[in-house]
Amino acid sequence: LINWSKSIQTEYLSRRFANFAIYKYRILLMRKIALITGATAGIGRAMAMKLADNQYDLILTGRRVELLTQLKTELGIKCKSDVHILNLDMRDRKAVESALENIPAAWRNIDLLVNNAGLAAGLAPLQNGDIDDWDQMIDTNIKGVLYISKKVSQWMIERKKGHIVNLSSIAGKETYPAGAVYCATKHAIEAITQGMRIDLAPYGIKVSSISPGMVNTEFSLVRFKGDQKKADAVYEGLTPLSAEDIAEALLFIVTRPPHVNINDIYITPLAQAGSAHVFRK
Ligand code: NDP
Ligand code: 8X3
Repeated sequence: LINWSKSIQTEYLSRRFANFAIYKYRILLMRKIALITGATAGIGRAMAMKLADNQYDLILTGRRVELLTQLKTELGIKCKSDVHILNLDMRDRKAVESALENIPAAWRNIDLLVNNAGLAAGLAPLQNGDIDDWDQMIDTNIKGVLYISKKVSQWMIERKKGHIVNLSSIAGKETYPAGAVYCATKHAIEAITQGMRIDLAPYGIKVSSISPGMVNTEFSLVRFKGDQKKADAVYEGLTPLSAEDIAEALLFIVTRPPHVNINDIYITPLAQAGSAHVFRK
């Protein structure tokens, strides 16, 4: 029993030592930690690559674990970036809470939280809307953001530093036909971003948003439930934004001097002057 208890103590101490060593190593190399939700595809994936190239170690979330594992390997080889994977569904409050509670100590000092995971499910007038689609959008785009932000902002408050960047949208500024619920979720993100900024500014924590128009990712394929033809039609006759364009916007936001807070970057393709003003060739 004594030996067994000693071996547990040794393991505990060596884990604490390893965490401490990683913590000191990050300070020495001035590396930062970013948590990006929804990093398996599109904007989140591009942001992960961009931050890895700019001295960040990354906590990456998503439901498709094989894509997260691939990305971890790729970033480790190309950028020598350390990656911690959280394989979870943002709608699952218990899973989000437990993933954060169990995160190794060396990963707790999160400098940047990017609330990116989100989706549009369907495109239908309200009277014909699918209530399961509504639940999925509301639970992911609003509640998921709140679940993760609560805990991470508490950690940022303890350190009196940090930055939260939320993915809003042109859909958070305007409402378009058949998009009432998706647009409502992004209007909610506008309010949550403003509310967070008011609540967190006294602790020296920055809060920003990025509000893109059309970005060519898996977004439309997901919205139209795998119908590639419908998804392609969204971007026909124009040059949409790329995920890389949005990652560039993020890099600009997080590299401003300490006294500067970028509240929002509202960015559309040249051909999209508004939801109802899209110019196609
Ligand atoms: P993609 O579909 O390419 O990527 C969405 C990401 O979110 C994936 O990594 C996906 O991971 C993750 N995700 C979706 N649902 C969940 C969930 N329940 N739990 C965990 N992760 C989830 O879309 P985009 O990259 O385009 O979208 C990213 C964000 O940008 C969204 O918030 C979207 O609303 C916003 N946006 C997109 C625009 C566009 O035109 N593309 C324009 C404006 C804003 P996985 O499936 O593996 O779980
Ligand atoms: C995604 C932009 O206009 O396709 O948020 O809904 S839009």
